[in-house]
Amino acid sequence: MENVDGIVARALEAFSAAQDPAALENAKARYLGRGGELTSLLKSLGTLAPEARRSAGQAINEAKAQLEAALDARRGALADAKLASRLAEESLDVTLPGRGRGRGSLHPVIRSWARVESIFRSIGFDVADGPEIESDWYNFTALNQPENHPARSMHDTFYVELNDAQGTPLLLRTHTSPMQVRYARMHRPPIKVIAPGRTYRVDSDATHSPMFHQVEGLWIDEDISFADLKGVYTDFLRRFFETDELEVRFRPSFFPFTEPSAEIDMRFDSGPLEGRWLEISGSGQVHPSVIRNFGLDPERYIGFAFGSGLERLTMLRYGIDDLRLFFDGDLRFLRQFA
Ligand code: 2NL
Repeated sequence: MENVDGIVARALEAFSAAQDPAALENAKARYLGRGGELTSLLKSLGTLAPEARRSAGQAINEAKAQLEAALDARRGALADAKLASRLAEESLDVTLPGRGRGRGSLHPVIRSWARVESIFRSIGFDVADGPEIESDWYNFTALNQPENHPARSMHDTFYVELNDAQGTPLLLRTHTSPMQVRYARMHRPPIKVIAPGRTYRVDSDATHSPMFHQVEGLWIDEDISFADLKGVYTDFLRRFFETDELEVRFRPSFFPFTEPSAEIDMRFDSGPLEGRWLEISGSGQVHPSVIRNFGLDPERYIGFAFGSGLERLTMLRYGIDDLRLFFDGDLRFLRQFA
């Protein structure tokens, strides 16, 4: 029967042309399915004479068996090919050398932090470390920043959706001064301490980051003056920048927690920044109300405080011109400090 051979030939061709299981099952339906070509042929046997019907039926059944076998073989081949390509894709050359984990290094701001600590320790300052989530009493009230002070607004300060046990609002500290207040309330004068650490303000642009690092310093005793501040801070800057060719000046300023207050400017007498006055720190004589909040008598105790940005110190030391480099995590930048 010509018809059967033709169908078998086309079916075999369609099976081997199928590139995935779905195409193969479609081809199977076209020939062996309920409305398929071979099935239709089988159904038409009734029109034949009994003798012809027997031999045609036999031929069709043999063809069917042949196609079923071809189908199984093709199914197996497609499954094998899929496995082989997956194995090739996921192949692993266990003889390659290891990639290693690389060696980490300190972030430049953290290097500055460590240098600042060691310089101040060497001239007798203690280093205090404390909570980044503070109560508004330690962060603002104790530092003479009253209830209505603009820095206390939600625009400037990150508040935490929790109050402390006494019901006072909690916030991310906006400076490290609250740690110095804690320290001063726990120690007797002379109080000589720095408080380096992370601080937070609602501020984000090319020159401000919502998280930044500060180091504050505090020296309280019976007779600590601006002369001591100038001596200590000038010595610090000369050691931090590793040059004695550096001048320091004070400019009048205002901070709620100091009176009088001053900006500290510095000027290199050599190097790429030679001759330009650069703002480097805020400072002042600690306000009598703040001394009282330390638990001390402001008639007896006096001293200075300063607050400097660690990012700023680091940028000047290494000649970095964009604050955002500190926070991008770009290894090309960070590796230069390894
Ligand atoms: C700034 C201002 C300053 C202080 C920080 C301070 C700390 C205590 C008491 C009094 Cl516990 N004062 N810190 C004083 C003056 C200025 O920093 O804008 N720095 C970048």
